[in-house]
Amino acid sequence: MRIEAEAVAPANIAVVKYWGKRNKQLNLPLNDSLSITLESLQVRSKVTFDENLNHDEIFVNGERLSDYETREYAGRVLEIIRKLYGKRVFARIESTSNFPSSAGLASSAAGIAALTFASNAALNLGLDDKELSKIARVGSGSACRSMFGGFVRWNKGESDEGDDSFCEQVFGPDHWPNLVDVIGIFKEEKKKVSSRSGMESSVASSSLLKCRLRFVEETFDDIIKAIRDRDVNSFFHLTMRHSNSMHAIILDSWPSMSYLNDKSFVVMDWVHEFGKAAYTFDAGPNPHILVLEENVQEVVNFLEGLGAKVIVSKIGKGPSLVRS
Ligand code: 2P0
Repeated sequence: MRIEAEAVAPANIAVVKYWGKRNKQLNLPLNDSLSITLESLQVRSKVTFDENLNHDEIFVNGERLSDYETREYAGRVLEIIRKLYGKRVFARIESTSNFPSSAGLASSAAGIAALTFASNAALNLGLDDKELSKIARVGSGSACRSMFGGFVRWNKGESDEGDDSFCEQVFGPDHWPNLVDVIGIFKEEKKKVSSRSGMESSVASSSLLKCRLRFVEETFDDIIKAIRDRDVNSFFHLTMRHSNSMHAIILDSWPSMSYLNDKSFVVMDWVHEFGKAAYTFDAGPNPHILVLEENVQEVVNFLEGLGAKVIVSKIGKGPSLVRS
Protein backbone atom coordinates (compact mmCIF):
# COMPACT_ATOMS: atom_id res chain seq x y z
CA MET A 1 0.00 0.00 0.00
CA ARG A 2 1.19 3.49 -0.91
CA ILE A 3 -1.06 6.51 -0.39
CA GLU A 4 -0.05 10.12 -0.81
CA ALA A 5 -1.39 13.66 -0.61
CA GLU A 6 0.15 17.07 -0.88
CA ALA A 7 -0.87 20.29 0.88
CA VAL A 8 0.31 23.86 1.27
CA ALA A 9 -0.02 25.70 4.56
CA PRO A 10 0.82 29.25 5.59
CA ALA A 11 3.07 30.53 8.36
CA ASN A 12 1.55 32.81 10.97
CA ILE A 13 2.77 35.71 13.05
CA ALA A 14 1.49 35.91 16.62
CA VAL A 15 0.42 39.31 17.88
CA VAL A 16 -0.42 37.80 21.26
CA LYS A 17 2.44 35.36 21.73
CA TYR A 18 2.57 31.78 22.99
CA TRP A 19 5.44 31.48 25.45
CA GLY A 20 5.30 28.81 28.13
CA LYS A 21 3.56 25.45 28.47
CA ARG A 22 1.65 23.67 31.18
CA ASN A 23 2.21 20.33 29.42
CA LYS A 24 5.26 19.72 27.23
CA GLN A 25 4.15 16.44 25.69
CA LEU A 26 0.85 17.84 24.40
CA ASN A 27 2.03 21.45 23.90
CA LEU A 28 -0.67 22.84 26.17
CA PRO A 29 0.05 26.55 26.61
CA LEU A 30 -0.18 28.80 29.65
CA ASN A 31 -2.04 31.51 27.73
CA ASP A 32 -4.35 32.07 24.77
CA SER A 33 -2.62 33.48 21.71
CA LEU A 34 -3.71 35.31 18.58
CA SER A 35 -2.10 35.31 15.16
CA ILE A 36 -2.34 36.61 11.64
CA THR A 37 -2.03 34.07 8.82
CA LEU A 38 0.59 35.11 6.27
CA GLU A 39 -0.15 34.77 2.58
CA SER A 40 3.45 35.03 1.35
CA LEU A 41 5.10 32.45 3.61
CA GLN A 42 4.06 28.96 2.57
CA VAL A 43 5.27 25.42 3.09
CA ARG A 44 4.31 22.67 0.69
CA SER A 45 4.40 19.12 2.07
CA LYS A 46 3.88 15.84 0.31
CA VAL A 47 3.18 12.92 2.60
CA THR A 48 3.44 9.33 1.39
CA PHE A 49 2.25 6.53 3.67
CA ASP A 50 4.13 3.45 2.57
CA GLU A 51 3.89 -0.07 4.05
CA ASN A 52 7.47 -0.73 2.96
CA LEU A 53 8.85 1.92 5.36
CA ASN A 54 9.81 0.94 8.91
CA HIS A 55 10.22 4.49 10.22
CA ASP A 56 9.14 8.03 9.29
CA GLU A 57 11.51 10.11 7.20
CA ILE A 58 11.35 13.81 6.55
CA PHE A 59 13.11 15.98 4.01
CA VAL A 60 12.93 19.75 4.35
CA ASN A 61 14.13 21.62 1.29
CA GLY A 62 15.89 18.41 0.22
CA GLU A 63 17.72 17.83 3.52
CA ARG A 64 16.87 14.92 5.74
CA LEU A 65 15.93 15.87 9.32
CA SER A 66 17.62 14.17 12.26
CA ASP A 67 15.84 11.34 14.09
CA TYR A 68 15.26 13.66 17.04
CA GLU A 69 13.61 16.40 14.93
CA THR A 70 11.56 13.80 13.09
CA ARG A 71 10.32 12.14 16.27
CA GLU A 72 9.68 15.26 18.34
CA TYR A 73 7.79 17.35 15.76
CA ALA A 74 6.21 15.64 12.73
CA GLY A 75 6.53 12.22 14.40
CA ARG A 76 4.15 13.26 17.15
CA VAL A 77 1.55 14.19 14.53
CA LEU A 78 2.08 10.95 12.63
CA GLU A 79 1.66 8.86 15.79
CA ILE A 80 -1.78 10.42 16.38
CA ILE A 81 -2.72 10.02 12.71
CA ARG A 82 -1.72 6.33 12.78
CA LYS A 83 -3.86 5.70 15.86
CA LEU A 84 -6.86 7.30 14.18
CA TYR A 85 -6.24 5.32 11.00
CA GLY A 86 -5.93 2.11 12.97
CA LYS A 87 -2.88 0.84 11.14
CA ARG A 88 0.83 1.32 11.89
CA VAL A 89 2.05 2.63 8.55
CA PHE A 90 5.04 4.97 8.33
CA ALA A 91 5.45 8.00 6.10
CA ARG A 92 7.92 9.86 3.94
CA ILE A 93 7.43 13.63 3.99
CA GLU A 94 8.94 16.03 1.50
CA SER A 95 8.57 19.69 2.43
CA THR A 96 9.68 22.82 0.68
CA SER A 97 9.31 26.35 1.97
CA ASN A 98 9.43 29.55 0.00
CA PHE A 99 11.34 31.26 2.84
CA PRO A 100 14.39 30.42 4.99
CA SER A 101 13.67 27.70 7.55
CA SER A 102 14.80 28.23 11.15
CA ALA A 103 15.17 32.01 10.72
CA GLY A 104 12.43 32.58 13.26
CA LEU A 105 9.87 32.70 10.48
CA ALA A 106 7.63 29.89 11.68
CA SER A 107 8.67 27.34 9.06
CA SER A 108 7.95 24.47 11.45
CA ALA A 109 4.45 25.81 12.12
CA ALA A 110 3.60 25.88 8.42
CA GLY A 111 5.28 22.52 7.79
CA ILE A 112 3.45 20.74 10.59
CA ALA A 113 0.14 22.29 9.52
CA ALA A 114 0.71 21.15 5.92
CA LEU A 115 1.64 17.64 7.07
CA THR A 116 -1.46 17.35 9.28
CA PHE A 117 -3.74 18.64 6.54
CA ALA A 118 -2.25 16.33 3.91
CA SER A 119 -2.36 13.25 6.20
CA ASN A 120 -6.06 13.77 6.88
CA ALA A 121 -6.70 13.82 3.13
CA ALA A 122 -4.39 10.92 2.26
CA LEU A 123 -5.96 8.55 4.79
CA ASN A 124 -9.50 9.89 4.38
CA LEU A 125 -9.88 10.57 8.09
CA GLY A 126 -12.56 13.22 7.56
CA LEU A 127 -11.42 15.46 10.44
CA ASP A 128 -12.49 19.11 10.48
CA ASP A 129 -10.07 22.02 10.87
CA LYS A 130 -10.68 22.34 14.59
CA GLU A 131 -9.73 18.69 15.18
CA LEU A 132 -6.75 19.07 12.84
CA SER A 133 -5.60 22.10 14.85
CA LYS A 134 -5.44 19.92 17.98
CA ILE A 135 -3.32 17.34 16.20
CA ALA A 136 -1.00 19.97 14.68
CA ARG A 137 -0.64 21.53 18.15
CA VAL A 138 0.94 18.35 19.51
CA GLY A 139 3.56 18.51 16.74
CA SER A 140 4.38 22.16 17.40
CA GLY A 141 2.25 24.62 19.36
CA SER A 142 2.21 27.50 16.89
CA ALA A 143 1.32 25.08 14.05
CA CYS A 144 -2.26 24.84 15.28
CA ARG A 145 -2.83 28.49 14.34
CA SER A 146 -1.71 27.81 10.74
CA MET A 147 -4.78 25.60 10.26
CA PHE A 148 -6.94 28.69 9.63
CA GLY A 149 -6.75 31.86 7.57
CA GLY A 150 -7.25 35.43 8.74
CA PHE A 151 -7.00 36.24 12.46
CA VAL A 152 -6.77 33.09 14.55
CA ARG A 153 -7.22 32.48 18.26
CA TRP A 154 -5.64 29.53 20.02
CA ASN A 155 -7.68 28.79 23.12
CA LYS A 156 -5.36 27.46 25.77
CA GLY A 157 -8.06 25.22 27.25
CA GLU A 158 -8.20 23.87 30.77
CA SER A 159 -8.18 20.08 30.45
CA ASP A 160 -5.11 17.90 30.97
CA GLU A 161 -5.83 15.96 27.77
CA GLY A 162 -5.94 18.97 25.45
CA ASP A 163 -9.45 18.42 24.01
CA ASP A 164 -10.27 22.10 24.61
CA SER A 165 -6.92 23.50 23.40
CA PHE A 166 -7.70 24.27 19.76
CA CYS A 167 -7.83 27.14 17.28
CA GLU A 168 -10.63 29.08 15.69
CA GLN A 169 -10.85 31.86 13.16
CA VAL A 170 -11.86 35.15 14.76
CA PHE A 171 -11.94 37.24 11.55
CA GLY A 172 -11.49 36.07 7.97
CA PRO A 173 -8.60 36.93 5.61
CA ASP A 174 -10.60 39.80 4.05
CA HIS A 175 -11.51 41.50 7.32
CA TRP A 176 -8.68 44.07 7.19
CA PRO A 177 -7.58 44.09 3.55
CA ASN A 178 -5.11 46.99 3.77
CA LEU A 179 -3.18 45.59 6.75
CA VAL A 180 0.17 44.20 5.66
CA ASP A 181 3.14 42.47 7.33
CA VAL A 182 6.55 43.67 6.17
CA ILE A 183 9.17 41.15 7.25
CA GLY A 184 12.84 42.05 7.38
CA ILE A 185 15.28 39.15 7.28
CA PHE A 186 18.66 39.94 8.78
CA LYS A 187 19.77 36.45 9.64
CA GLU A 188 19.15 33.10 8.11
CA GLU A 189 21.17 31.09 10.63
CA LYS A 190 19.65 28.60 13.04
CA LYS A 191 18.89 30.09 16.43
CA LYS A 192 21.02 29.15 19.45
CA VAL A 193 18.15 28.23 21.76
CA SER A 194 15.08 26.56 20.27
CA SER A 195 11.71 28.03 21.23
CA ARG A 196 10.94 24.73 22.90
CA SER A 197 13.85 24.86 25.33
CA GLY A 198 13.60 28.65 25.69
CA MET A 199 10.00 28.32 26.88
CA GLU A 200 10.95 25.58 29.29
CA SER A 201 13.65 27.73 30.79
CA SER A 202 11.27 30.72 31.10
CA VAL A 203 8.62 28.67 32.90
CA ALA A 204 11.24 27.29 35.28
CA SER A 205 12.94 30.58 36.09
CA SER A 206 11.21 33.83 35.07
CA SER A 207 9.77 35.72 38.02
CA LEU A 208 7.95 38.08 35.61
CA LEU A 209 6.05 35.29 33.87
CA LYS A 210 3.01 35.58 36.14
CA CYS A 211 2.72 39.31 35.41
CA ARG A 212 2.81 38.60 31.70
CA LEU A 213 0.04 36.01 31.97
CA ARG A 214 -2.09 38.61 33.78
CA PHE A 215 -1.28 41.19 31.08
CA VAL A 216 -2.38 38.76 28.36
CA GLU A 217 -5.67 38.05 30.14
CA GLU A 218 -6.35 41.72 30.78
CA THR A 219 -5.70 42.84 27.21
CA PHE A 220 -6.98 39.94 25.08
CA ASP A 221 -10.48 41.34 24.58
CA ASP A 222 -9.01 44.78 23.85
CA ILE A 223 -6.86 43.53 20.98
CA ILE A 224 -9.78 41.55 19.53
CA LYS A 225 -11.89 44.72 19.70
CA ALA A 226 -9.12 46.77 18.06
CA ILE A 227 -9.05 44.29 15.17
CA ARG A 228 -12.85 44.15 14.95
CA ASP A 229 -13.00 47.98 14.73
CA ARG A 230 -9.86 48.17 12.55
CA ASP A 231 -8.61 50.61 15.17
CA VAL A 232 -5.03 51.02 13.95
CA ASN A 233 -3.67 52.96 16.90
CA SER A 234 -4.96 50.60 19.53
CA PHE A 235 -3.97 47.51 17.51
CA PHE A 236 -0.44 48.79 16.86
CA HIS A 237 0.02 49.79 20.49
CA LEU A 238 -1.12 46.43 21.88
CA THR A 239 0.88 44.46 19.31
CA MET A 240 4.12 46.15 20.36
CA ARG A 241 3.32 45.76 24.06
CA HIS A 242 2.77 42.04 23.55
CA SER A 243 6.02 41.55 21.67
CA ASN A 244 7.95 43.43 24.35
CA SER A 245 6.24 41.56 27.13
CA MET A 246 7.34 38.19 25.70
CA HIS A 247 10.90 39.34 25.07
CA ALA A 248 11.09 40.73 28.61
CA ILE A 249 10.26 37.25 29.93
CA ILE A 250 12.96 35.76 27.74
CA LEU A 251 15.54 38.23 29.07
CA ASP A 252 14.32 37.59 32.61
CA SER A 253 14.86 33.82 32.27
CA TRP A 254 17.91 32.24 33.80
CA PRO A 255 20.33 31.59 32.19
CA SER A 256 19.29 34.83 30.50
CA MET A 257 18.56 34.76 26.76
CA SER A 258 17.69 37.18 24.01
CA TYR A 259 16.52 36.47 20.51
CA LEU A 260 16.79 40.14 19.52
CA ASN A 261 19.96 41.79 18.22
CA ASP A 262 21.21 45.36 17.73
CA LYS A 263 19.30 45.73 14.48
CA SER A 264 16.07 44.63 16.17
CA PHE A 265 16.43 47.52 18.61
CA VAL A 266 17.18 49.98 15.78
CA VAL A 267 13.93 48.81 14.16
CA MET A 268 11.97 49.27 17.39
CA ASP A 269 13.24 52.85 17.81
CA TRP A 270 12.45 53.66 14.20
CA VAL A 271 8.91 52.28 14.39
CA HIS A 272 8.20 54.32 17.53
CA GLU A 273 9.42 57.44 15.77
CA PHE A 274 7.56 56.59 12.54
CA GLY A 275 4.33 56.26 14.53
CA LYS A 276 2.29 54.53 11.78
CA ALA A 277 3.25 50.87 12.26
CA ALA A 278 3.86 48.15 14.86
CA TYR A 279 6.78 45.77 15.26
CA THR A 280 6.52 42.27 16.57
CA PHE A 281 9.32 39.71 16.93
CA ASP A 282 9.13 35.93 17.20
CA ALA A 283 11.97 33.91 18.69
CA GLY A 284 14.46 35.59 16.38
CA PRO A 285 15.87 39.01 15.48
CA ASN A 286 13.83 39.48 12.31
CA PRO A 287 11.16 42.16 12.57
CA HIS A 288 7.60 41.79 11.39
CA ILE A 289 6.30 45.30 10.85
CA LEU A 290 2.54 45.54 10.60
CA VAL A 291 1.50 48.59 8.63
CA LEU A 292 -1.28 49.87 6.38
CA GLU A 293 -0.68 49.39 2.67
CA GLU A 294 -0.35 53.13 2.01
CA ASN A 295 2.75 53.24 4.26
CA VAL A 296 4.42 50.01 3.14
CA GLN A 297 7.02 51.61 0.88
CA GLU A 298 8.50 53.71 3.68
CA VAL A 299 8.91 50.60 5.82
CA VAL A 300 10.46 48.62 2.95
CA ASN A 301 12.93 51.43 2.24
CA PHE A 302 13.91 51.62 5.88
CA LEU A 303 14.49 47.85 6.22
CA GLU A 304 16.43 47.63 2.96
CA GLY A 305 18.56 50.56 4.16
CA LEU A 306 19.46 48.42 7.18
CA GLY A 307 20.57 45.60 4.89
CA ALA A 308 17.55 43.35 5.35
CA LYS A 309 15.95 41.12 2.76
CA VAL A 310 12.29 42.08 2.72
CA ILE A 311 9.13 40.01 2.28
CA VAL A 312 5.77 41.77 2.13
CA SER A 313 2.78 39.64 3.07
CA LYS A 314 -0.95 40.19 3.08
CA ILE A 315 -3.27 38.31 5.38
CA GLY A 316 -3.80 34.86 3.93
CA LYS A 317 -6.08 31.84 3.81
CA GLY A 318 -5.61 28.53 5.62
CA PRO A 319 -4.14 25.30 4.18
CA SER A 320 -5.30 23.71 0.95
CA LEU A 321 -4.64 20.53 -0.97
CA VAL A 322 -2.42 20.52 -4.03
CA ARG A 323 -4.18 18.52 -6.72
CA SER A 324 -1.77 16.69 -8.93
C1 2P0 B 1 4.27 32.24 18.91
N1 2P0 B 1 6.58 31.32 19.18
O1 2P0 B 1 3.23 32.47 19.53
C2 2P0 B 1 5.57 32.20 19.72
C3 2P0 B 1 6.21 33.55 19.75
C4 2P0 B 1 7.86 31.98 19.06
C5 2P0 B 1 7.69 33.29 19.71
O2 2P0 B 1 5.25 29.58 19.10
O3 2P0 B 1 7.63 23.72 21.41
O4 2P0 B 1 7.77 26.24 17.63
O5 2P0 B 1 6.90 23.37 19.05
O6 2P0 B 1 5.28 24.21 20.75
O7 2P0 B 1 5.42 26.67 18.47
C6 2P0 B 1 7.46 29.12 18.58
O8 2P0 B 1 7.37 27.96 19.36
O9 2P0 B 1 7.16 25.68 20.00
C7 2P0 B 1 6.36 30.03 18.99
P1 2P0 B 1 6.72 24.18 20.31
P2 2P0 B 1 6.87 26.58 18.76
O10 2P0 B 1 4.29 32.10 17.67
